[in-house]
Amino acid sequence: MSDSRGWRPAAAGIAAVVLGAGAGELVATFAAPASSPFAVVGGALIDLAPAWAKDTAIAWFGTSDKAALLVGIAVVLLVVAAVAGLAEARWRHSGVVALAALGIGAGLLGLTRPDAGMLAWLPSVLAGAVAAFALRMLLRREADAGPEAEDQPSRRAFLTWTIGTAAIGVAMAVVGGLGRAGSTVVTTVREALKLPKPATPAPAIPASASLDVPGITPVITPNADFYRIDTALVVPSVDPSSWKLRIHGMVAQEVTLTWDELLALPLVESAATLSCVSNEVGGDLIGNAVWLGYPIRELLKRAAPDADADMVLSTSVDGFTAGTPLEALTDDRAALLAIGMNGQPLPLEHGFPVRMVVPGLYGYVSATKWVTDLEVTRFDRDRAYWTDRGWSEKGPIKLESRIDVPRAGRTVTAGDSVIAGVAWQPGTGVSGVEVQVDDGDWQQAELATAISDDTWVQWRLPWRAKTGEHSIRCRAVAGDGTVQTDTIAAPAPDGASGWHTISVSVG
Ligand SMILES: Nc1nc2c(c(=O)[nH]1)N[C@H]1C(S)=C(S)[C@@H](COP(=O)(O)O)O[C@H]1N2
Ligand SMILES: [Mo]
Repeated sequence: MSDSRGWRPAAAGIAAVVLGAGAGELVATFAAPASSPFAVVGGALIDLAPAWAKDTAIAWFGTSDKAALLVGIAVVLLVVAAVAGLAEARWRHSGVVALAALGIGAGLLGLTRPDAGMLAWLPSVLAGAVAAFALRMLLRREADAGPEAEDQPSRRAFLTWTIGTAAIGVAMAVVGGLGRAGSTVVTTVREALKLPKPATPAPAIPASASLDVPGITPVITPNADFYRIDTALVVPSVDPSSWKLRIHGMVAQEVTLTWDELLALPLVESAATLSCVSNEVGGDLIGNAVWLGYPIRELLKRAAPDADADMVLSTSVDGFTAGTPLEALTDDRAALLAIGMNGQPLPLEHGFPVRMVVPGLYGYVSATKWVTDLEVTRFDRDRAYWTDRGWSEKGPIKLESRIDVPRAGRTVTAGDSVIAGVAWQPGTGVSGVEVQVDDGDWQQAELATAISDDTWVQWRLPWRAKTGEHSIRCRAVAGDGTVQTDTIAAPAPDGASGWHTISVSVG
């Protein structure tokens, strides 16, 4: 910066944009919750991101990928804000016009989002206008401070105004965020909801399904710990009383189903392990729950799909789509239109009020949350959200096993110890797990009782841990005798494979 105004226009730009962004978030909370400026820009970035970027984001940040994206957007925005401030100080109107244009651009983007309401443009346009106005006001103060900034009191006044402006912006964003997190109508509706009793309850989970090993993954994943992966920056709010499912496309008979109609059907309860295709070997993007729902098979029977249909394209209220093989929804597996998860209504982040759960398939081809539409179609006619981005059309969950105990990188006390974990092959189930320490023989682990062929199973192997560094690996054998492959594959395009291997030191 050649002139003596130095950093002050940049600070004015940042404060103005923080104020605008805060106003946008606050107004969004009341006018258009899914269309806050951050939600709009973040949502568009998520949809535009190539497959490798999604993969990297999930690999680096796991289920915090959304937080990381928002931080990234904020950093870029602050840089833009500083530049706008400097530009405005040098070329009057340039920064103001840029900020207003940014707001209008984001507003237009908001209108193109799949879940856009009529006011989707408002939060962003308002944010841009507020930021532009605040920038001009702050720079007027800044000019008062004088180019040589000799005048200490007016310099201090500028600083106070700038900090105050930013602080109000932050406060508005916080209030907006709290408003959205706390008291949505749908949260209240969900909390008051009583799930119907299943006509077909899941068998009781035997005590022998859980091995007594401290630190092993529980056989049922509590809802609060269940991994969450989706493209929704703002969790969709779907009121059950207005929820409707439409089944159409290559069918003899269109079917629609309301929430009350769904609840009145004979519901089935069934445990199934759900895994994300982005789960690395040894990763934690996998969970196991008891789901309550209605078999999709029965609904498709009513619709009577055409003989040459082979795919069901499911769509969520937020525009996400998944393409599921028709066969997986009509064979005898418990593919459910689910409303309950571990005895509770689905948590909002897990698809309230209704989602799909299809045992044996990765989530991206089957587990549509906030689902409202099933179109019977063909794989050669329609594509889904992730298949459009380079992931495989079909996504059967691969045979895998994971070591939970000891944790990788931990120090283990020498002597009697235990190696334990979980293994899964939804569909056929797991018939065995083998463990190898260093270059030793593969040893048979003990298996817990499986709760079903669609769920993971715990395993353990007693281990005499000898002092030194050790490498431990495991592999599962499926119900049909297939041995888990040692071929290492990255998650893209159809799921990771290879043996989970950890290093531990024993001391
Ligand atoms: N509406 C919607 N449903 C979705 C997704 C999504 O992005 N949007 N992601 C899918 C993916 S990739 C996975 S792995 C599962 C994850 O379900 P969970 O968040 O309940 O664990 O949801 C699936 N259903
Ligand atoms: Mo996923």
